[in-house]
Amino acid sequence: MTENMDGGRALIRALELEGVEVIFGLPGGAILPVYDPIIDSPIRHILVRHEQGAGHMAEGYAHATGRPGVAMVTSGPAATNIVTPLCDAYMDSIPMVVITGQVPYAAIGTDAFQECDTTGITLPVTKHNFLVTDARDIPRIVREAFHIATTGRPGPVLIDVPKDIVDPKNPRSAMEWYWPESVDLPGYRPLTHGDPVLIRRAAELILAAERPVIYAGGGILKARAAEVLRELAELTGIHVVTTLMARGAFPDDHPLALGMPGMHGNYTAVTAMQRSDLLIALGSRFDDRVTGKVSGFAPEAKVIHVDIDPAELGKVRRPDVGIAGDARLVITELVRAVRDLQAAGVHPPDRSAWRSTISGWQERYPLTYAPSEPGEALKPQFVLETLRDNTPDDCIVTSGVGQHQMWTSQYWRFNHPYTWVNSGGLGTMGFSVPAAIGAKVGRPDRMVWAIDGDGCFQMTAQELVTAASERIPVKVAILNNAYLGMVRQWQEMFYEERYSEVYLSPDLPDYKLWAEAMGCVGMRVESPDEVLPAIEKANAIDDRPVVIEFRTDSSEKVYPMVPAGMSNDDILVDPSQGEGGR
Ligand SMILES: Cc1ncc(C[n+]2csc(CCOP(=O)(O)OP(=O)(O)O)c2C)c(N)n1
Ligand SMILES: [Mg+2]
Repeated sequence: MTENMDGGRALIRALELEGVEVIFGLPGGAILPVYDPIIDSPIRHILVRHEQGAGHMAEGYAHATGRPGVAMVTSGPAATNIVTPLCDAYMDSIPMVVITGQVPYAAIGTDAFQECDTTGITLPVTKHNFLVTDARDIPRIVREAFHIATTGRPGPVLIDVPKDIVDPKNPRSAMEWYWPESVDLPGYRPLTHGDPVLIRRAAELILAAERPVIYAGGGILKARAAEVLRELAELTGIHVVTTLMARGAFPDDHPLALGMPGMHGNYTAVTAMQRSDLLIALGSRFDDRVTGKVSGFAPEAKVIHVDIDPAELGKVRRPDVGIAGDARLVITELVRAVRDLQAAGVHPPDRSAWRSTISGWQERYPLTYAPSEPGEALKPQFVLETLRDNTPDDCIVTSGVGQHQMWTSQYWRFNHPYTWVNSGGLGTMGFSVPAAIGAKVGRPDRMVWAIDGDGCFQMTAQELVTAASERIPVKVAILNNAYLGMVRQWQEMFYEERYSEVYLSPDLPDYKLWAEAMGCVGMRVESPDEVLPAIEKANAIDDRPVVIEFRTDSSEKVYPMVPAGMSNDDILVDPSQGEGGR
């Protein structure tokens, strides 16, 4: 039996059949016909206050649930407003489907009202994009979009929909409903299993290494490979670093956990990679924030590199063994290959000296800061430690970009996958609040804290209006240091303390009043003894968002630091720990 339908209803029905439970969006002229059938759909729609918020909410939802986030906006300025989240999701390989309205097909190219070349603008920042030209293509395109977004290396996919194709008043929207049985995309064959010969060679290298380190990246989380990663680490006794995108992929409280490497990584994680003779890179991409100066990076290390995207193999560092494949499947096979070799009597050399070198570094160079003296401003690290110790172990934490982000990544203990949500590759200020909202919508059972900077908060705070009106009880901690702190830190260290355009003021805006005006509970904390009571009060509120403004020390800097362009050997530790050195 055939069912006649219009493109707008077909689009919503296709989303329903893809299992979409929530759309983050904001309507307008070109997308009106798709908004009408939402009224009759079981899909929840969350009306945002700015389209950038919709995109970051979809990302936060995807981070926290592993399911693709969906956003829908109109044409022109709405489409350009969502370019930042698309680029963010592209850089961090986040599955997302964005639907944009477009001017009627015949008007494309005429500079029509609210026309922009959305597929042109987003081509470089999407895994794929579609311009729908025929209503009959809608079910197929939706299926393909979700397939592409969620398979292989995940990423954002955009569907641009001209108005006439979804408008029931226009004959061009008429179609007969169907649902494609399967997806057939010639040329798109996302790799899964790795080459067994290469996996065997990787296992041999692992058993021959004296100073091996597992370099775990965000791909572990995308591949849902945290369990097999742990199996590999425990089977081989090899220490694990977790990059900014992989925090939580390996438990921080595990004896083999080294924590975060990179520009603001801890001394041991950075230096263990630097001195290792074998880096086992799993779903990581040798980002410049991790390698420092590439020519000086881990000079004695052989490299095993496992990635779902063959383009990553050799992009930055030539691997000795490069395996294209899904991290979960490849690591599972790697564990098997190591076991086979062990059963055949192959055993690693004595690694006790390496283990004691590592624990020596850990003892000598822990993360540290000088606690505030009575009457001095709050230390941001103290706020984070108190928050960490007074929230559930599986609390989801999001952050903006800057010093507060680095301190959170350093000082939080991530013991569960999918508890850390941040903007790694693009470094998008303003990510924290909307991402927290998306994460809370996806995981209403979890406590969600957004850690934000005062600068970042001012970029997307209006989404707390969305959260208040939709009763999404996220909690926000603003570390108000009255500065664009990370930029201030670079000016202090590398521009002779010439502070150019980084001062924001501690009092303007009044964050407590602003929070209250947006329908949230607002609090201000200035001294150490107020920190815990405020957190406890916030934790007890579950019917609306809460914002706590913590007034923190403006002059505090993030250490350790590998200055941009320098080698990881030149790591600067906290001044109280002396010179660092090897
Ligand atoms: C959209 C955007 N603009 C500019 C930057 C450059 N930037 C990186 S960190 C930072 C300062 C962030 O200030 P704040 O949110 O107060 O965080 P803090 O570093 O003080 O913790 C800036 C301006 C960026 N990452 N993103
Ligand atoms: Mg700041």
